[in-house]
Amino acid sequence: MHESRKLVTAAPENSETPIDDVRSWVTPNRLFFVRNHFAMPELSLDRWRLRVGGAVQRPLELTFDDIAALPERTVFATMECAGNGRSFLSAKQAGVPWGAGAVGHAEWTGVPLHVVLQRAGLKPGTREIVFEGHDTGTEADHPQPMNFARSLPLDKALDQDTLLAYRMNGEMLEPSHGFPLRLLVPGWYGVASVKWLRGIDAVEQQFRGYYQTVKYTIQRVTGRGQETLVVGPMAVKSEIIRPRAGETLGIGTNRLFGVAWAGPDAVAGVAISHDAGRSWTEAQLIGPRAPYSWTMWEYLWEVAEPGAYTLAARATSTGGQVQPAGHDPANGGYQIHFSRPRTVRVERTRRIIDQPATADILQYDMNAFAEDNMRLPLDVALAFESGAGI
Ligand SMILES: Nc1nc2c(c(=O)[nH]1)N[C@H]1C(S)=C(S)[C@@H](COP(=O)(O)O)O[C@H]1N2
Ligand SMILES: [Mo]
Repeated sequence: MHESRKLVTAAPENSETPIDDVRSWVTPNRLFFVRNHFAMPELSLDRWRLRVGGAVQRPLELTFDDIAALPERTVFATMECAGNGRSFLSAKQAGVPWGAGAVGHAEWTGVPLHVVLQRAGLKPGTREIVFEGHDTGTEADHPQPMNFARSLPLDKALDQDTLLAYRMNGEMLEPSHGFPLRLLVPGWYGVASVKWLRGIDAVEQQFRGYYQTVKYTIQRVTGRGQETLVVGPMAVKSEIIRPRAGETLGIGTNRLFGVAWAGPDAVAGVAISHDAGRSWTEAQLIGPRAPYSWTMWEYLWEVAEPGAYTLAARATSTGGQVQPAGHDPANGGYQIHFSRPRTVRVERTRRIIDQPATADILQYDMNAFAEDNMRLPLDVALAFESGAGI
């Protein structure tokens, strides 16, 4: 049982959600992964201002109180770093060597971005919206100091669910998650959700910032030749949480448990294989199923013979995307969403310890479920957890 994030690098902090211990639909803030490119800025609420400018009719400078007075909206969304799972790639890739835990699911509250953009009044030629964070630093191939910055295409910026978020799971944002205000782009890889917002600019040209031309890009060969794509929507993916890699199971019924997510879509299904991908059986989805949100799943696996087994989970989105069996080399060190096999041993001597989910937990409506989960410690968050072992 982890009580904290798993540190990958200390300065700046890059740390994972302890995903082996995830039992709840909502990831508690203190366990939610952190991805920082530069040292974390320390901001005081009194002095903090949000500048809104560029191709707008009325440039704005907003205090936190100004923002808090605007209409608020709440969205549940999974956030995954585009480099999540990088350490599992057989061809080594540069970047933070993430395991499986650069992902979490939270309830985000803030002002829809379009409300602020409407106040400022976008000029008709606006093509993208650029977001700049307070954090500054350098990269090996970019020795001049720069602020972390990213842009969004206008349609995604104006989406009612794209938020200037100040609360996470009902609490004020923590410094590491972007206090006092961050962008939240539901369904997109985390890099789009700029933390510690300082400025927002409407621009009439394509923004060519470092974090969308040099990093966080995918090279694709298409009919039009080589194309550089900026990572955007998260791809469909599942993660086996239980059993852990190398775990020993018993003859009889073993409960497999995990999560799956599908970017802007909801998860339509998760299939499980225990024979290295030759045959697949549908898992049971547990709890809420919603766009942007991960869904928990379980699968009661009946095993008759001892031996080594290779398990895999394969998620499908409501939009018809299916998790692939292998990593697309064109993605490089990003968008790593293939079904990662997991080998376990089954022994005759182990006792059967698993029980299925109770019907009650499946009946929860999404908000009640989330609220219950947020008030419970992680290890008791799902009442049906048998308490046996993990
Ligand atoms: N200002 C700023 N915003 C940022 C980053 C950053 O380094 N600086 N990292 C991005 C990346 S790559 C990810 S995956 C998410 C992670 O958000 P979290 O640290 O709250 O989990 O923040 C994004 N926003
Ligand atoms: Mo990221």
